[in-house]
Amino acid sequence: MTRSPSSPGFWRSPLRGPWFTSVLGVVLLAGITLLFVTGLLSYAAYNPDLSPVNDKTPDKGVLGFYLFAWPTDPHWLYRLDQGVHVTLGITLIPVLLAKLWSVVPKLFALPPARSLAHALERVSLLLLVGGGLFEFVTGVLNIQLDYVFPGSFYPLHFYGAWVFFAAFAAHAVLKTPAALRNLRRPREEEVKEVKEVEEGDLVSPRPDPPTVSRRGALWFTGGGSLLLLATTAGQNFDGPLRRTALLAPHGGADPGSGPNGFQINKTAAYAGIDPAETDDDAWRLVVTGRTGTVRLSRAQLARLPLHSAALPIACVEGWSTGDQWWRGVRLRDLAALVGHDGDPPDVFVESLQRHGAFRRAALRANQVADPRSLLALYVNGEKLSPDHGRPARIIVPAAPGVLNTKWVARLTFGDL
Ligand SMILES: Nc1nc2c(c(=O)[nH]1)N[C@H]1C(S)=C(S)[C@@H](COP(=O)(O)O)O[C@H]1N2
Ligand SMILES: [Mo]
Repeated sequence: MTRSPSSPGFWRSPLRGPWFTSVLGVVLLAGITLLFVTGLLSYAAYNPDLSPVNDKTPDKGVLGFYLFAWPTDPHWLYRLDQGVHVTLGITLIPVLLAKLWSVVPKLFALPPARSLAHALERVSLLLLVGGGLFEFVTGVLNIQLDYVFPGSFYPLHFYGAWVFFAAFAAHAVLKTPAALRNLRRPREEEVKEVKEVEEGDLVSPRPDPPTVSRRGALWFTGGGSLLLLATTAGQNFDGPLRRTALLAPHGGADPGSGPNGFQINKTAAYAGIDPAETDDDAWRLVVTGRTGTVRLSRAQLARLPLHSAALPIACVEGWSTGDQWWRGVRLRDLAALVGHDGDPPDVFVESLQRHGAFRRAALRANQVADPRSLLALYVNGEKLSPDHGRPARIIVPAAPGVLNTKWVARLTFGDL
């Protein structure tokens, strides 16, 4: 006799049942809510509504209703937000998989729909499962690989998040009361009730003998999560801790030691920066604003008032550095050079790089105005290395790494 996944006796694990599913469900209720909030904040941090250069997501207007001017305080805001988002997302993978495993008989149940309400519920479950897998897969691809998914990560992950979370919220409203009840119910009652009431789609009617207890299975899931946490979280810290991040994406370029010896995203070679262009004699910074354009050599820049700020680099991919000591010219001083005294406007930053998504970025007026926002020439007391953006890079407090443009060539104040 061949049995299909939709026949009642096909799924035999004695672990399945409302209690096991409910424990995982309650963990995901808290975890995915936090993922959604930190994800939306992370998106806001890009200033996506400022310029199409920062983000081209069409019609984010409706779903971007919540966007706001991303603050510059506290200076570790993006580091914390994105660190939590990525680390938590990775840590929840075993819980998500266990939850899907625990309800898999329901996904195959026949008939597909017993009533209109049941049909709607199953469609919402498809959005929930599909949306959840989509968000986790695109997220992991974006941090582990040079993103390979067709289409740009930002709009896909952003739209996907809204679809997923809408289905998730509906599911949570419907299921949380029962889930909380299930957590308090002893196992015997669960089995008995299922036999009597024939709510048997989670509990197997003919279970195999147990090889592990339900608590054991939970420990196994939690252990998987802890293992992922322990091999990921280190990417947010400096020193020996970073080496514990075995699963962190960037074996990439070795930053070496010394003042410039911290994580490198794209190297100068990868970005196609010709060393001759960054040479002190050849390079000029072009600054444009209300009163026109000025061109500055590196030596002229270095004679302007220089200021220091201790700020981290925090990448959307989830890694971050501790505070580095940057030294350079304040962005608001550069704005003042071209006629924006007092109240600086937004700025459009362009680098020497000719191709690639992050070769330019727009910063909001509040970021330009912050005295810690610099066009940095030095880091940790030394000239910027080629890979960290020589001769000059942007550094802004609390901003995502993508806004910290390296190899800067041109700043345009106002009129974005
Ligand atoms: N011109 C240019 N600037 C850039 C990028 C880039 O690809 N090109 N990458 C950005 C990203 S995504 C990050 S996280 C930071 C990393 O800075 P670091 O390599 O000095 O650590 O640089 C940013 N500045
Ligand atoms: Mo980044």
